[in-house]
Amino acid sequence: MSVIQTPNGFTLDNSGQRVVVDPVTRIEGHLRCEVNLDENNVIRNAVSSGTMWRGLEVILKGRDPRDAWAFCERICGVCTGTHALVSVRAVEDAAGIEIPSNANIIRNLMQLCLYAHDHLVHFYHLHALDWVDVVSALKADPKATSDLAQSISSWPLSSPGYFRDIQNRLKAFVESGQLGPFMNGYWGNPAYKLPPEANLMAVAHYLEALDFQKEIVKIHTIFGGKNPHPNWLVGGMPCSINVSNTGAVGAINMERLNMVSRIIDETIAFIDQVYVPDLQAIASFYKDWLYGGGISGMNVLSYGEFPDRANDYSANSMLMPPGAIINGDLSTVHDVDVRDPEQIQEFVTHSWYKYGDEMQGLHPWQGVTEPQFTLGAKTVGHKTHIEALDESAKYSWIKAPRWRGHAMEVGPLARYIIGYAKNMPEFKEPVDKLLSDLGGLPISALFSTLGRTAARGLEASWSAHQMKRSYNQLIANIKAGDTATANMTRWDPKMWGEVKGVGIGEAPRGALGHWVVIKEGKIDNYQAVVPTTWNASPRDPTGQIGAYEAALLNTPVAVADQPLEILRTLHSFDPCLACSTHVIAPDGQEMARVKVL
Ligand code: NFE
Ligand code: MG
Repeated sequence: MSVIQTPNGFTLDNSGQRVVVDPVTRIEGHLRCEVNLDENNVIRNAVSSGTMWRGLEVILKGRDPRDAWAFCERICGVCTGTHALVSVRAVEDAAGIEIPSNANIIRNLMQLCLYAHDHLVHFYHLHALDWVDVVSALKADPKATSDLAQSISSWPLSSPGYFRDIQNRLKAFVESGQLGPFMNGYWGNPAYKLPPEANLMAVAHYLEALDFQKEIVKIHTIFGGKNPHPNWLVGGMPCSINVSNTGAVGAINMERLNMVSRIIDETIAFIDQVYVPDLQAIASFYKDWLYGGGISGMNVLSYGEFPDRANDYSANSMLMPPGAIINGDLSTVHDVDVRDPEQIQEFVTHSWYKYGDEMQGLHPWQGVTEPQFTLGAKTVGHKTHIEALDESAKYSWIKAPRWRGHAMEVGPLARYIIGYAKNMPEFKEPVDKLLSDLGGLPISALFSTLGRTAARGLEASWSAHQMKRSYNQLIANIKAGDTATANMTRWDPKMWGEVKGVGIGEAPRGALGHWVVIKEGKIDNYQAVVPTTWNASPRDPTGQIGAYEAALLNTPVAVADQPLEILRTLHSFDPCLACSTHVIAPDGQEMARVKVL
């Protein structure tokens, strides 16, 4: 190949120098990314590869469907609980099981709690250092930092002394030569634009968020026993409500519920007074860095999440709307039907799997997961050594999912674009306000790396406030005497027959579906198509590139062997390769390698 036009509208040129980033760090799982730069260091071709396979779909075959959630949940510890949630939904759909109202509310609370936690950790700990130069913070004036912090928020930790202390801790780190969590950054890279004071403020909040995030997950431990991997149940939730006996062990009592309420209030405060103001402050220095849109301005997909009524997964029950937008036409939001074999298909032409006919896509109920690793690899000594991937062959453990044949972007930005296109005020108004606060940016500015990051921040705030609403619903039910959390009337699979089901939802990173086929009480087929499968998708048989690959194109890189801009855009999706590649090459793991070929 040299210059290729993809059917989804991108021009690829792989003739320039190839830069390999493997593994991409500050993500979950194992992602390799290769790009070709032109003579001006602009990305002209991008290849995204999942380099690990875990085979959960294969492990599930033949098991009791009521246990599936516990296996699926181990797909990932980051979006913890979300695979269990859609798994129990899939089995309940297959078996015709209805859950009580309290179970639906508690599930919503668990999932909202995950959004708030996951988004907060992503912004500060996985993404901020793409924009924040930690070493520059040493040059900040603590008094000016305090003035800056107080000008954007009423958050109390903002005195000059507080920022001086943080700066001194940071200085001690740097002088000892042990940067700890701040090791291996591209400090001093010219693509960093924040003044020292904004950098110091962000470093302070990085540390505060690291401390605070452990509080949010206590909500999971109260309703699900632990975090990560809280407990779930086909037919409801496994926690019993016992408000009369406050001493009951493991029960949801008033003391625990008060703790949930307090943590929700603290989460709202942290997100609204720290996360969102920081996001806005940082974005204001990067307004002209509008790269990374990829297919977000064209094709986005959401399955919808947070059913307001138990057992109603239709569009009008979902607080977060489902839909698909094609070719950037925001005036039409298409209905999505995940049972329709014409709508959802996975292809493996460029993935390390075997199908009967590799040009055909398979709907997940007919899905096949049979690994076939066929790398044109070079053997050096006892090691398999990869110089560069061949994107015209199979090159990833991630399948290529398509909606009606289109490559789609999923995630917070997709959800906000769909909410915006549907004119829902709770999504439209915060977006319009943010664009206007940033100096009147057009809506198209949203279709970018920063737009993705901004949508996630707005969604974190939305989630925290929704938690309060869900909590109040739970309390109202309990006060009315309804304490049921599970329906065990159809627990026995002998009652089910030969059935199939689908569980859908929106994980923090986007549209998530589990499809199950059950025969004689055992799992006959299980397929998970997860958010990162969509976003990190490799090419399909028509040559359409996936969302990561598209988003990286045409971005200038300031320093070729410091892939800061690549990290910015990849991180804006919050990649989770553990989820998407659900065997590592024998030489497996090098700790952070950047290679310029
Ligand atoms: Ni492992 Fe996951 C989320 C799911 S991602 S993080 O969010 O499902 O693809
Ligand atoms: Mg899968």
